[in-house]
Amino acid sequence: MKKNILVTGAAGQIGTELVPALRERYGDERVIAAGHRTPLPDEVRDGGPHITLDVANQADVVAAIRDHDIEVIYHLASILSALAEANRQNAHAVNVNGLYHVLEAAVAGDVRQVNVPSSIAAFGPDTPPVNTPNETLQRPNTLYGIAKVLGELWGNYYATKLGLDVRGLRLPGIISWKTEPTAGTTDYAVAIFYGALREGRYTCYLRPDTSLPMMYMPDCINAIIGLAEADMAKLKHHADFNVAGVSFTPSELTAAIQRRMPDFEIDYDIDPLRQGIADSWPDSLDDSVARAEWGWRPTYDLDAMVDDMLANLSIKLR
Ligand code: VAH
Repeated sequence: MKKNILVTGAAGQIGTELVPALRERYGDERVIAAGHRTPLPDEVRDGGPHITLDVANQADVVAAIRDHDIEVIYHLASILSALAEANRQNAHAVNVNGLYHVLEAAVAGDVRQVNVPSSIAAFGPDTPPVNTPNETLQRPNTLYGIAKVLGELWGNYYATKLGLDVRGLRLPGIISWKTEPTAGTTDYAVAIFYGALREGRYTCYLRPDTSLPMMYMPDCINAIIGLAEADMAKLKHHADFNVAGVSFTPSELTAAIQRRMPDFEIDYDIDPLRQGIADSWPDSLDDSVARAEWGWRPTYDLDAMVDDMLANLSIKLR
């Protein structure tokens, strides 16, 4: 009886927090944390079984599923938006080949369910940007976004044609305090808190009026697990659910921080690459489909997120 859970990308921003959450829910020994180049955080490495797994290597993926009795996969391994633009070969190997290897090995290895996040990056510059609907034009102009659309289409295909239970969320920019900001486009909304607490100031690479859909990590973890545990009979969608947390601009986030830290200062040095990526993404999402099909509800608004980030990060940075 297969019973274990494999989390790829377990050293990433989401993986670092999803692994402990799954271990608490299902038991430490049932959750295998798989990392590759980035070392696993102590809590993930020391909290239960862990392996090194290069998802770009098909044999590695097949062996991991076979050797660890895998029933469910959370496939988080990914090269994020800005980094993917800088290294097309690695982005293709991980974001395209890696997902294909996981889906094919899951079918061959009798895995019951594969959870693979999509992203707001699956939308593009001609997608309606405000309250972007679940079904709309998807012509992303980033390699990361193109791979996400492919992932959604593959996920729906493997679910409807091959009977593999594939589920996925179009995640907004995720904000958390446990891992340092990475190479994404939305990571200004994490780095700003480090700047506020370390130097009292931050230089932002996006324009002050750039609105983006964001989500606090506790809501992200609840969304991923909530969809994975949802009653299949009630789902009409599979790998492409919009989920929204809270949308804001750098200037709105700055004002919320200044309400708590009046001396905090911000200035702007626009990064054309990441501004161009951000401008191609929605301002806000309509997540009524996720709410209707599996009861999605976010809990953190902007003020609750800022309070929790400052409280936890000030302890971490002591
Ligand atoms: C990025 N944080 O900026 C990631 C995420 C929707 C944003 O995909 O690339």
